[in-house]
Amino acid sequence: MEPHLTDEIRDALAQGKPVVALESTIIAHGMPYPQNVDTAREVEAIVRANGAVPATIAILGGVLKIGLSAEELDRFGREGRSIAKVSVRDLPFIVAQGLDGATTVASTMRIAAMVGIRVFATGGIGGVHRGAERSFDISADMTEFATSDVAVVTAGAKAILDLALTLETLETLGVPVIGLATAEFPAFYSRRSGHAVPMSCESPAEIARVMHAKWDMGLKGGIVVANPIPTEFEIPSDEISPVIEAAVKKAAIQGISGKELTPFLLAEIAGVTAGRSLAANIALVRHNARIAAEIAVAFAETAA
Ligand code: PSU
Ligand code: MN
Repeated sequence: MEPHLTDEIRDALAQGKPVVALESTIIAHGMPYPQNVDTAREVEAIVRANGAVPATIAILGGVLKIGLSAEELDRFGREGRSIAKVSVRDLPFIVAQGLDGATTVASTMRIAAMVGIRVFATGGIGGVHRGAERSFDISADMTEFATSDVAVVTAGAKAILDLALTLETLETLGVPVIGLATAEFPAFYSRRSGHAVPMSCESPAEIARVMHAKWDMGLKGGIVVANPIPTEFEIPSDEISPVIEAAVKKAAIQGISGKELTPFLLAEIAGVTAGRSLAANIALVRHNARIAAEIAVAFAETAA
């Protein structure tokens, strides 16, 4: 199954121009309609304004789509949670059955890598869940970072995860985790988590050099670019922590597990914090899109 690209994205890739991949689980499962579609459109505009071509990735009728039309994006946002959340293990089934699918970080990375897109902007990555020593719940996003050569700009990871174990796992998998102008791994809503990043860069150009260095020496896999939420939208961890604790407890009591767990926790947190977490989420995705475009531009300029 060859991915279907728009002419604009195909031409940009052929000419070595900067392209930024965008995921679709955040549209279908991460935000309510119509904010999801508005944000997806704005994020594409931000990527363009910063000199790169946006490539929103989703599965429509069993076709791996790279670049959606305005109508496709709108339908995707309207149908929202009724669209399957598709990680890498789900790809063959969704394609064979001709279904629609919202791609996670893992499956978006895989599809981007199929066509040579090297930069991807998301909100937060999946990781090692709390209690994973019993549940074995480790997101396929982790192992994908060992496989696909894509740099992913993320506001860190939500504290619904065990951030220490998430960082340990990325180390084991050989994945650079780079703080952008920060020494701490950010916790999505909060700029700080108390966990140090193993390395920091001060600019998108410096990150582009790490990407070239990694792939030029033949090392496989991705790079986590940890970009903290802008200060004015931050929700301090003493405010968000009790909400997260309650959501994790509720999931355990209700026996929520597997691919349902992350969407359950995200919906719980969104419900309790009302508009504030949504505003924070939108702000950090916009910020990540700008940084990703700047990295893609720097990466293309310095290509061998
Ligand atoms: N974390 C967030 N927001 C999200 C997700 C994770 O803060 O929208 C989504 C991403 O698409 C991510 C997926 O790839 O959830 C991870 O799901 P799981 O934990 O089931 O692997
Ligand atoms: Mn999981």
